[in-house]
Amino acid sequence: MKGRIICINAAIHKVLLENNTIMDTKTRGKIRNEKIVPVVGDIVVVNTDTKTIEKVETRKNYLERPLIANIDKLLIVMSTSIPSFSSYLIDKFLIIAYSNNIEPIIVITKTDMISMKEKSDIKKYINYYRHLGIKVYINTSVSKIKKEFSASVVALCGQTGAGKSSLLNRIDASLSLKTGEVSESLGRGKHTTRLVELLEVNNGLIADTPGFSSLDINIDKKDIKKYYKDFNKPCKYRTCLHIKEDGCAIIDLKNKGKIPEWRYNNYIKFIEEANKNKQVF
Ligand SMILES: Nc1nc2c(ncn2[C@@H]2O[C@H](COP(=O)(O)OP(=O)(O)OP(=O)(O)O)[C@@H](O)[C@H]2O)c(=O)[nH]1
Ligand SMILES: [Mg+2]
Ligand SMILES: [Zn+2]
Repeated sequence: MKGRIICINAAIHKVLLENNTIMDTKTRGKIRNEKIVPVVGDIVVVNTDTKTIEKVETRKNYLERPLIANIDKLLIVMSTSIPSFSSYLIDKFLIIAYSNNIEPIIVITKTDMISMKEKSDIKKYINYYRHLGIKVYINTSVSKIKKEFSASVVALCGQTGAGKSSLLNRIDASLSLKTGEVSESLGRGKHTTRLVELLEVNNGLIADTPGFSSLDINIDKKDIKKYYKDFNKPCKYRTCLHIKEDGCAIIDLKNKGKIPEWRYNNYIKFIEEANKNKQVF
């Protein structure tokens, strides 16, 4: 019988079967020999007599952080304070989402913790992301966010302490997910959520995930602009990386203020990171 892996804890693979029951299964040697390591989100064929996973179906997408497959939407949870707001991380997650054919959605948390001045600074980023056609919600917009879950498989991602589990509890109090103390979750690198787990919310499946403190992308530098939608425009040279003035249309847009400085600077950082990765391999 077919099903979807909703949680993996050591050798136990919890599968939501198509008859709507949940079964604890194990992987079979054959799958291990084929070097397929099942992850949460995988569609699998289960032998319900032996309670083993016989087959892992081809994935439509696969993320390493959070470790999950076959998702429709990636909810980028970004705090405004503790941990501080980072357009660099949002831009990185947007690249990860687009390069895997996943719709990104941004959710901003902890707006109650910042001043009016800080709010208006963050509003500039929000406006630009909306201008790019990306949905941005504040975590208090519970009903709007809940609607996004309907008939979808969604994964939350973001730094530890950003408020991912709190957001899910806000949306469905019966989930009663464990949340961390801000002072504990930062500094000492304490992660409150330890496993990726798909939960049923509003007729969809949503994955609470452990946060992280750093995040790498493994992407060729010439491909970054493909997933940086506002940079994917004709330039003087087809292969232009938009890093040297010399008639570059993107640098021109940045100089004219059409592309914000911060967005451009994040792009340059990604190019530099890609250069470093090249030296390693
Ligand atoms: N003031 C304020 N605190 C919040 C908000 N959202 C979450 N928090 C607090 O932030 C802390 C961390 O929240 P969690 O939901 O555990 O964060 P997480 O993203 O799940 O963290 P990990 O599981 O470690 O990845 C908790 O103390 C929450 O109460 C918010 O909107 N406002
Ligand atoms: Mg959590
Ligand atoms: Zn250019």
